[in-house]
Amino acid sequence: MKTLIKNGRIVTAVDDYVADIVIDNGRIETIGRHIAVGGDVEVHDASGLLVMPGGVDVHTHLDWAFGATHTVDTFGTGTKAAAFGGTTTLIDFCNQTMGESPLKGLEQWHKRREGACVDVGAHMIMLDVNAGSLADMKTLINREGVSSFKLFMAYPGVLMLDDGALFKAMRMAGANGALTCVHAENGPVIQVLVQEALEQGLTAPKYHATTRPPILEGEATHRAIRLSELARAPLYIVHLSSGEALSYVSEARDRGIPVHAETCPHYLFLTNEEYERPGFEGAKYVMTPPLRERGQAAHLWRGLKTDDLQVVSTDHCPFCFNAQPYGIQFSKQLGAERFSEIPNGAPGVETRLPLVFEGAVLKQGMSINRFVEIVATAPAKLFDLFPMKGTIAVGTDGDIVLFNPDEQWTIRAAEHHSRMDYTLFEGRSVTGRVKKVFLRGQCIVDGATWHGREGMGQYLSRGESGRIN
Ligand code: DUC
Ligand code: ZN
Ligand code: ZN
Repeated sequence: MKTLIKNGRIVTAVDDYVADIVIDNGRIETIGRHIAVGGDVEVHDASGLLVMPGGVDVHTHLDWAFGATHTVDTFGTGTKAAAFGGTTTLIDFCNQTMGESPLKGLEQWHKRREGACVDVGAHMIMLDVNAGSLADMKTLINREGVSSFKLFMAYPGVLMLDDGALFKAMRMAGANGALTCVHAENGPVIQVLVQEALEQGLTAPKYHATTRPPILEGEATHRAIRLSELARAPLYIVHLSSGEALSYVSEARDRGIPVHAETCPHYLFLTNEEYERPGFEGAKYVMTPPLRERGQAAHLWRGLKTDDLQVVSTDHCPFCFNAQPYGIQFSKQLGAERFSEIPNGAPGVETRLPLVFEGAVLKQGMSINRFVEIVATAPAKLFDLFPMKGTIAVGTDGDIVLFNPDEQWTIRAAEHHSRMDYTLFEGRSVTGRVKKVFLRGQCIVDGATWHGREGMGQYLSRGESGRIN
């Protein structure tokens, strides 16, 4: 059966016009005015709505073991939540285990992702860099379609690589057409600050933020950039949260170095005042890097306007506030006695598009084209999903969102589709709402109604990554 989306305002990173779209066999077959389709066709009227490419979120952690903790969303629940939020493509993180091949980590990830409701690709987190795993990186790139790697400069003893290992992995990625994604915070110095805080009896969630100051994000960002230059490896700084870190990215880009960066909605819309919430409530906002001082977000908006920041992704890394019903390892309550035990991560996959639309277009005066670019087109280009994902064009996947730019609504965790028991944005009124979502031509979200199914998401095997132009 064909799908016909009529009378919508089609907006991509470069286009803005009213037309009809016909999707056949999952791909966009025709775009034109007043198209008449005979036979078996499902018609959707998009009058008054924006018709935009499905969102591309290149930073999620679904069904992920993180130290002694585990994220609560399965691929089924996390991707359903993504779909309701207008996101039809994810790149999720899988990881190598110490002493094992990263290929084994990918194999296990493939089993977990079988329940995905939207299309998913994988980044590989490298934990154990040695001759064997460096060779496996080539196999991942050339045979398995994994062309991006995440390297941690934080969490010594758990995820962190030392500078030598970081450099070796960057060099291997760069030489083989892969993009190096870096979590840039100085882990060893953070460890000192955390230890000292605990010794002074400072155990509340707010000390998560004071022990991870922006200077340590800036220092690590600068170090990652310089090491990537030496390694001749394109770089992507994940979850950038501060003006200082951004200044190093801007400086490198001005010199023509292939450095890219993303930020996340929580850094654009929230501040460290959230840690002052009563009781243990501040734990809901414990993610890394932490929320920053009021005033930092202005730097991030500036970066998004000037293209020093190219992407807004979610870092959806969901841990429930309560221990029940899923268990303590899925819960913030692990850190009830000490902030250092609170699992680091927060949800966001279902609210990215409306929040960023309102913030970027309605409040910051950015164009709708730029909005589409930062939530769909640029990430698709950087991670080699474009043009099948991230735009609307003849021959590409029929991943489409119908979006009402005028509808005002209120964010409520109770109405979400994730397993999460809270949202960072509870009670926030936003303008702009996802109305319908199509995955390869199939309407999977229609208002509050779900037509998708677990297992319909496909694996996205990717080629050379790290080029945007
Ligand atoms: N970094 C992430 O990207 N996600 C969760 C935790 C972290 O430190
Ligand atoms: Zn990280
Ligand atoms: Zn993350």
